[in-house]
Amino acid sequence: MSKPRLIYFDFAGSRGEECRIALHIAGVDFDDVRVPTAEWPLLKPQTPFGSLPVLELPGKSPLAQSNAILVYIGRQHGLHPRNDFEAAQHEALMDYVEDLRHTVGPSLRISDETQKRAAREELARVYLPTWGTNVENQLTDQSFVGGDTLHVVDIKLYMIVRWFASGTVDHVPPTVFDHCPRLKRVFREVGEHSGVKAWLERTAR
Ligand SMILES: N[C@@H](CCC(=O)N[C@@H](CS)C(=O)NCC(=O)O)C(=O)O
Repeated sequence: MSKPRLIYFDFAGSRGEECRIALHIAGVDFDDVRVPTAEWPLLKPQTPFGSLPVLELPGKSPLAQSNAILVYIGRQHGLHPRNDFEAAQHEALMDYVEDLRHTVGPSLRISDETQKRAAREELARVYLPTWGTNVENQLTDQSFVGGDTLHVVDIKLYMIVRWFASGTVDHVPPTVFDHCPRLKRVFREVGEHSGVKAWLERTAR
């Protein structure tokens, strides 16, 4: 292996896409390895924790867990605070995004339509608005979490807001975070960032 490999599924969302965006913004020349779903059962036991994304770096063992990958990229390339306390604050928000994914995840696997609707409507009624408010209370009126500079935490927040704003989570209104103007500003600013736009244009199909 001569250059870093970011291994994820073949879709432009969630934990893998946020790592790809971070690598792109960092200017890292990496192999964007997209695992076909049919090949996943074979690969799964070979990954550190049975999940993707995984970042492979020349001469190092595979690194899993999206937040660990993002923080590593961020530290190497000036996309994570150097100040330890500020870094911990960013990591807390990143972990809170993972809390959300783990809370919403089970509702994605419900096949009964009535049960799915009930679970999603309940998330949209209580958990998601509260999640948004809690994040909102951690943000300022500046463009990004850390002021006027984009960090990996901003990419993580962007990806989660984009998922809901896309309207693809049935029974959850795309306006679910509309009561969070600071969070929505971060979302907008990341979407307008030249590096993010360049990645999205490059990978658009
Ligand atoms: N905490 C892990 C969660 C990883 C995870 O659940 N990844 C999903 C894709 S977003 C996955 O690999 N799903 C397939 C499976 O678990 O078999 C992280 O942040 O990377």
